[in-house]
Amino acid sequence: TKQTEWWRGAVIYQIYPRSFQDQGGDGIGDIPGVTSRLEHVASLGVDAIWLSPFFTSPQADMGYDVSDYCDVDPMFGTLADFDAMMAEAHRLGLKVIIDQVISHTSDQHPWFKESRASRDNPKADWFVWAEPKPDGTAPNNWLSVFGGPAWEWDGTRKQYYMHNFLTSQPDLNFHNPEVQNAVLEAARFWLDRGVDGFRFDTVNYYFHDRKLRDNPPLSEEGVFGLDAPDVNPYGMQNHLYDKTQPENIGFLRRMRALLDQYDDRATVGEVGDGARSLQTVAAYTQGGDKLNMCYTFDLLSPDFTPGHIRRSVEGFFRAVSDGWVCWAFSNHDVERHVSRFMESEAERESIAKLALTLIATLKGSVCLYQGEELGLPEADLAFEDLRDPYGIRFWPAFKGRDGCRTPMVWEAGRAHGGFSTAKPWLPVPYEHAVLAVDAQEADPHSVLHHYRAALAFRKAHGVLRDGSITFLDAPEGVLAFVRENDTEKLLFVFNLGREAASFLIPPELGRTVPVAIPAAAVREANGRVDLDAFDVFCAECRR
Ligand code: TEU
Repeated sequence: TKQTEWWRGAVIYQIYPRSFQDQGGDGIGDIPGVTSRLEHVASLGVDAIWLSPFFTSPQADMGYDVSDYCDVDPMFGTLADFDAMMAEAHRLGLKVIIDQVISHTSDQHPWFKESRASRDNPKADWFVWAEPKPDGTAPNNWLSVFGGPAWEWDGTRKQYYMHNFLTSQPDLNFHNPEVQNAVLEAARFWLDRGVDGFRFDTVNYYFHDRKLRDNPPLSEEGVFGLDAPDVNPYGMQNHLYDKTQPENIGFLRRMRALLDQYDDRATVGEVGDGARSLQTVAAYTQGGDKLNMCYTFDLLSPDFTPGHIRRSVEGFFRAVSDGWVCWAFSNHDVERHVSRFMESEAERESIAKLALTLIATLKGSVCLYQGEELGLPEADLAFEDLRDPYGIRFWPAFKGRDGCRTPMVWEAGRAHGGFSTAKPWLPVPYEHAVLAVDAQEADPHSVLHHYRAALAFRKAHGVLRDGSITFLDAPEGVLAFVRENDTEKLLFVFNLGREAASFLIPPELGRTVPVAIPAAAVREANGRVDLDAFDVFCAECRR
């Protein structure tokens, strides 16, 4: 079978179907809605879409709790709607990546219903069941990401089952080969339907330590925010045993072998493994026989400084020599990046443009999140509006993930930004409505037009897809690097700071010729580049 590595250096656009476009008029986005808006996505110049879960689900975790891996939730449409969506995407030249949430199921999945019915049914061992300690308490100290112990008591089996997230998201037991076979068959179902790849949710959570050893505690020092011991003690453990076990390598090889039966199918795995993330990514992507790419959390942080970006990118390619990364500033789990990075509204548009130019020129693939092409800020929601159980539990220490999940805004003059004719499941803030797609189409200086221009720039320079990256020392606030392949060598300089800055082009780079780059004024003379706050400069190094 043919493998073209189309994913290497690709730009992927993440669609959160609940919040993209509602066609059905129930206030919740759906697959026909996605189809109707794909021309907008294609117009950005991206290579692929990643669709967050649309599978049958009680929606306790907004679809990341699946009760049937091989069907579409009626709320989102039908399999026929999915096929039509995929046909339209392919007509527009977009690849389609879908989420696979196989580390856990919903507690409403028939597999779990059967498993919990008794200790000796055929699926008794499909989930992680364990005896209580002699005093009746949980088998060990493992914690759930979403708060509380990772163990829930089941009165019928008189045993605990494990859940890394909600109690209604029981963890599948990957040590059981039947479980592996079953999730591989579900993946095959979608491959046969023609999807171009998968995004594997929580890919390092598939296996747990069979001995159920306690996680060692971390020191409380430096643990703050959501991880503070009085908020959610999850961050107080070194998660050595509840995830990232060595057996996963074998499973990822099985998954790749399945995909290799088809042309050109790509995989990206979500790896959140704290300080060990790079080691895990290396193990999962090295050698080309497991995952194609990993998605790390490095650039999802509030740190938008040259030091952090340089450390993240250099750290990645040092640790992961022949693996590949997919960078993202935003997704459906974190505060929107303009809000993380800006100090005031006045900076929002400049930061939206600068961040995109930066991520589009880094080495790696890129994942964009719906709405960032409009420079949308995080929505400020009231407690009453919240739908995310994670936020409801930890409010106000953590406001949850709804602020980045509010609906897309398409038409400034229509109710709910044109997202739906009904009251949307999360409100559309007024300050979003005025940033709608149609308003930005009409403004040549909009963030939206910048996205098209910067992504076209990336397409026009092959070196941005396949070139090496070398960082240069630069003054405070400035990030500088060179991208190079056999045919092209480009210098990029970004001022991430709020003060004007100068950068001296190192003489070793030889003769440089400024290159026009979207949203930047050329300000270079005699090897000295002057940059305003949030300015960018690009030059070609002639050989
Ligand atoms: O997220 C995995 C994950 O590690 C999250 O706990 C993440 O760190 C957190 O949401 C950040 O605030 C994936 C999905 O992306 C997320 O939406 C799901 O809730 C989670 O898995 C469980 O399936």
